[in-house]
Amino acid sequence: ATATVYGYPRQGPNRELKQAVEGYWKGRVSADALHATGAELRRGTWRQLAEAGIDEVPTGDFSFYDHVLDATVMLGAIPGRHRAALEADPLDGYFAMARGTQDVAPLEMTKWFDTNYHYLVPELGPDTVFTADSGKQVGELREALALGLTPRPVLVGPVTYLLLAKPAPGVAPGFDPLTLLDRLLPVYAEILADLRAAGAAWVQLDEPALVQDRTPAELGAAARAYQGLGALTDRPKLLAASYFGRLGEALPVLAKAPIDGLALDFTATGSLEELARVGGLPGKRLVAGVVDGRNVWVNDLARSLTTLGTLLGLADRVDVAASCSLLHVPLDTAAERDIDPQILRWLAFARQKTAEIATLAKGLTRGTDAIAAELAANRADLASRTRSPMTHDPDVRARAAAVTDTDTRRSQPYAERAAAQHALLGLPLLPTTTIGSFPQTGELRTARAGLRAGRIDVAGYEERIRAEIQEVISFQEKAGLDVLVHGEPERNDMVQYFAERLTGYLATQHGWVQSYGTRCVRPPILAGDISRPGPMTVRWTTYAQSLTGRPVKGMLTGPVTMLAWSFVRDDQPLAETARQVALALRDEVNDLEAAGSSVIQVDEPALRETLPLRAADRAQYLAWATEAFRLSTGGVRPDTQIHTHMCYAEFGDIVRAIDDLDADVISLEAARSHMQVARELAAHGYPREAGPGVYDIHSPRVPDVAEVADLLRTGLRAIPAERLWVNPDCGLKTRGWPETRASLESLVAAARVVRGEVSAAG
Ligand code: THG
Ligand code: ZN
Repeated sequence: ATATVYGYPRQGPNRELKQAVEGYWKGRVSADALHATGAELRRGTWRQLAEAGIDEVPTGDFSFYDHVLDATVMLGAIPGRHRAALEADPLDGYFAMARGTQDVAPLEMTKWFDTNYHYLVPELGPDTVFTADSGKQVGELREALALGLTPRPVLVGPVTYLLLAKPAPGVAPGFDPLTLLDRLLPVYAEILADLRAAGAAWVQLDEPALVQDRTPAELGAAARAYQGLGALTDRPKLLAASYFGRLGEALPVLAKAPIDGLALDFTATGSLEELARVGGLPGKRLVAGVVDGRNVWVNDLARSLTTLGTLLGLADRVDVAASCSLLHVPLDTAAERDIDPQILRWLAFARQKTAEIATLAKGLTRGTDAIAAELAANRADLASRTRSPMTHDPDVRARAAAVTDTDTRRSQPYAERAAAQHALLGLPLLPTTTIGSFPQTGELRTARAGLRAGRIDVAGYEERIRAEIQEVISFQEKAGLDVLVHGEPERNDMVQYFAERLTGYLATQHGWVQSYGTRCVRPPILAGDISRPGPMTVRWTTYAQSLTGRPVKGMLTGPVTMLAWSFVRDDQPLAETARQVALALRDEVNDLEAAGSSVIQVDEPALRETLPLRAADRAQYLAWATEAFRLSTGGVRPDTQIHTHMCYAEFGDIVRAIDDLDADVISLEAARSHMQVARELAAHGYPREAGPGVYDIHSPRVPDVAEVADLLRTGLRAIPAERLWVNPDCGLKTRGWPETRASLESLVAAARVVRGEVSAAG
């Protein structure tokens, strides 16, 4: 058996790629220097993989920005508006597609399946002409060959490429990109021939879109694609790779195709059974993804060997891999100095996973005796995790087990609560508020860095935070906002902020994972049972409240988002982890109320993005997700108003779940879609208060009063004045102060204008 991976983190041990790319954008790094950094990072990765015992290394997975954008360039599917820039300069044109320029909009960005990686969406239409540009793939293949390695180029497969695309602007929305398949396949054929000529024995075609629910027409397209590619004579051996789940209906389609191998995700339930059901893959190579490629836990090597042993009877040749590209995990646990060394042994980042894969391949080839030492160490690490008091806190477990239905319900129905809240708060019609964060100035970031580096002490840092809160409160009072916020100056990444304050959560120092382009996050790790040693936000909220007579909203991140943006435990159901986090947040919500907060917002921006890929799994997810939210907010008095916020406009598929949250007020993105959200909420009979955003915070543009007033009038046609709130689309932390001030002044002025109209009419 050989050991292999499909992809590796690209940023480098110290995010060298981010520095180089951003430096290039600022004109500080030349194109040559950027290319040299890329080549050096690729060499470093390949060396590391080879030293770890990875026999066949991936090529072409490297990217300056995004591998789906690279596929778009490889296939010549360049939108008309970007063609001139790409012809003038390939590198600048590439980044123009990724980020836009003064004159042209970038490609849209969206989530890569159910990971936290974002790709650039191909834009296709009936006039799209594909042309082969195999330069990047061939170049990287040659680099790896020159190092004496066995490379396997990795390409986005043709079916997934088309399924991920959307109709280009101006093309009828009903256009189905899959109709372009017959035009696309000859271009893949050309690229495959180029790669063969350059020395590739195998090429991997990634088809993760086939692990989602697919229509018979889509499965038919997959069959045609792989019949066609398989029938080519001038081609390398073809490995079709699936990941992020089991293939289901698509498995027999690929198993029957005249290609040479299949990569399957055996960390997904049902994969092994369905492979046995189709009679295995006689005559084919099976690449078995047995090491979880998107979570951080050490592999159970003995269990993986059992799986691999079973697979030996089901294919011609069985190789060992991670379940997906290692792009989705941090690079190396050895970089973490602040995590207890014993606990660090429970974790495997990309580098540790390559060692696990190599060990498993060795065990499969030479028998378990050849890896006896590794197996013994692994057993000890797994036992240490199972037995640790961190993973089994009896108090946390007893409390979670004792949760009753009553705990997850407010004590009164919405209509009665709303009356009590309105009486207590005494807000005007169309109350104005913001989503929570205010601009994170350079000074604030410098202060935080200073605190970390010991240049300023805690007292000095907190003084800085209080000064910022004073400024934010005083601005909001002057601007005339009704429900104020403290502005969250003490938080950098919100998930990380709460993770650092909860027992059972681990934060990393260097655990960067690419989110999009050069942007990375350091997801914290839900490692043990979760408890809250003490209040996390109450101090700052009460300080802000002490400065004003108007209500200040308490601001928390909800349990579903805490899970979605962290690495989760794999030793208990997600619902259980969600319940523990929800209970910790419930204590915070109750403490905020006890300290005088009458409005508390619990954000769930990730509720929709965490939806399972397959429709059959969604009801169960939504049940535990909404229950966790209600558990965190269900303990307050009827007259305490619970808000929530979500960062997207398309929520048609979860509108029932939004209702199930039983929040009193929800704010949503809406400005760009002209209040479409308000109409959809109304169409579903949404009975509670809502604040469809009246201006888009993703752009520095300042809306004028008339424009905001118009949006409010549109909103009023769907939601009655008694239930309509006035707020921006999202938090303001990425904006500057000047446009924030001006935009919020427009927002308040527009609310006043429309209030006047409503009262005059009423
Ligand atoms: N927090 C966490 N995960 C997230 C988001 C978040 N995942 C989804 C979405 N939001 C991703 N969006 C972003 C937006 C900005 C950045 C990263 C992801 C970003 N990162 C800084 C960078 O790479 O330079 C580093 C920030 C830091 O120092 O922590 O700008 O909001 N957990
Ligand atoms: Zn938002």
